[in-house]
Amino acid sequence: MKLYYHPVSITSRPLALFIADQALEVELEVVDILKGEHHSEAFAAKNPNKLVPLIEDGDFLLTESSAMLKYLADKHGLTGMYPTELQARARVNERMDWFNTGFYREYGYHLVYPQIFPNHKREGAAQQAILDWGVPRCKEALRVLNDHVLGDNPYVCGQSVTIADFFGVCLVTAGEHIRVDFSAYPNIQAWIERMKARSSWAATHAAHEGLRGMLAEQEFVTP
Ligand SMILES: N[C@@H](CCC(=O)N[C@@H](CS)C(=O)NCC(=O)O)C(=O)O
Repeated sequence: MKLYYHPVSITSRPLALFIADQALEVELEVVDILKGEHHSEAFAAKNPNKLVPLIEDGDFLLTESSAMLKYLADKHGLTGMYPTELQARARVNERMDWFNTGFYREYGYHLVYPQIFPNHKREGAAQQAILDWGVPRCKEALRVLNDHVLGDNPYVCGQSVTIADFFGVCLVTAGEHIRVDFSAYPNIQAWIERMKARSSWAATHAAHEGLRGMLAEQEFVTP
């Protein structure tokens, strides 16, 4: 099995982290999205969306990071990470869907991406309008994550770590690039630290830290 990814890509990080954490036998192939390799004919034939990550398992191709984590957990029988019991599995699915839609629709596309990626930056007043839209909605999404999704639990589905934590924490830490102050959200901050304490974190986050360093002097709007 092969993972096509880029180490700085926000939606690739959950896969790289999970694969390293669980020591899965998956070949990693970097697609250099900074050089436009994802637009090559060869890659577009595998993923017409021209996005990473992508899994290739024999002649089976799978896109969408959330679906890919579920596939990896099921394929390797990791029932602690992705339970088979009906309601426990439904909870993991619920959390991952919420991160992907309710949370990331605002946080990724109306807050982080327009400020750090030139191809997401809007012209003139449109940029401010995007941020005016995104900031209060991100504040609300972070409040829901802090107070309700996590609450007093160590992980987003309760007492034990699941693929929903791998997915969610990599999306939430995209906010580190614009220096979101997580101290205002203590349950989120503690959860991020818990996930960062996993042995696989540092090795899979060098590029993330590099980008953070490159953006350290820039001014950003945060919730
Ligand atoms: N919904 C997709 C999103 C994938 C995605 O947005 N990938 C980004 C990297 S984080 C990408 O390949 N960007 C290249 C580009 O926009 O040109 C997933 O979760 O896998």
